[in-house]
Amino acid sequence: MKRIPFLDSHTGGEPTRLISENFPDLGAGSVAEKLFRLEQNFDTFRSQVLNEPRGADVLVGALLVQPADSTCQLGVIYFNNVGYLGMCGHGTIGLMASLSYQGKITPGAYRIETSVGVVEATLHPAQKTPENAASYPNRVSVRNIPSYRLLKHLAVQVDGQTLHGDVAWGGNWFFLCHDHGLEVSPQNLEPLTDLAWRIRAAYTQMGITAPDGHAIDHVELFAPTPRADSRSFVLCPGKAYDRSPCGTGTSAKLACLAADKIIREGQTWRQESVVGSIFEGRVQIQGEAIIPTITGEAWVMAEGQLLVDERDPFANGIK
Ligand code: PYC
Repeated sequence: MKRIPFLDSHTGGEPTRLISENFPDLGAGSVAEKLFRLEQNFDTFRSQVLNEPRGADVLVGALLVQPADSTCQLGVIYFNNVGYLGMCGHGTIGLMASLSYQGKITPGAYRIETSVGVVEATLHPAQKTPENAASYPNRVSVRNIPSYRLLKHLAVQVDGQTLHGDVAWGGNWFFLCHDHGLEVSPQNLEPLTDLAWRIRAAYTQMGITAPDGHAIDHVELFAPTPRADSRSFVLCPGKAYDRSPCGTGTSAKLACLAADKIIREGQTWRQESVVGSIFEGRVQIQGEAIIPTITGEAWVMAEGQLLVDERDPFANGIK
């Protein structure tokens, strides 16, 4: 019986499953090289940990690895139900809150190597009140990698309707659409999922990709909200929607806002998710790009061991 210890947290409703031991030997090198080896040689591990019956489509995995960059204290590989993520904002907040819960880190700033660059995550001290005196610090700010807009106001035909969207990078690739016409609310998840999936199919059919050919594999549908500056529904590559406002998605949004001169340094943007959780975002302008900082909270919710029995016909997950 193989045993894989795990710690589950959620960040604004979006879960992160942290794995720190009993994973395949990924050899030496950078986090990007380790991710490559995991994908090429041990993709079954990803499926065992995240896919049903042990996991669920909504889960994001965070595999804690040794960084190659000597300025970093941590290295992490993010993965989901269908593959691997470059960066993950909610996952980084979840990782930090989980390590804080485990007593492995104390408040302060940590440099983390991801497959797409180094981010800096700051664990804030817990607010000391009589009610939470014994609680672990769980509020985190993530200074993300440089983010930018690639395409502005791209027209896409979906079922005879013309919609528009920007294409932007925030550690993952996003198509950001405002004129979709749907209500962004938890009562509307099926139509939102369906439309986002069709939008993705439409621009993919047009040959729209990242400069390196990577798929634009996340879709964001925005709407106004009285509770924040904007509300969004974010569809992830494996067709699960992000319960959090999506850290990399908010970074992509901030890049577009900065390019349009709607947000400036020193301002705070509050992005609400479809389930009502909120991230705060700030920007540092760097030429055509920005350095976004995303702040949110994560909560630990389960810990234990995944058991992988070789005799189990679904030991490797239902793919
Ligand atoms: O928070 O960056 C994020 C994220 C990406 C996919 C799911 N969450």
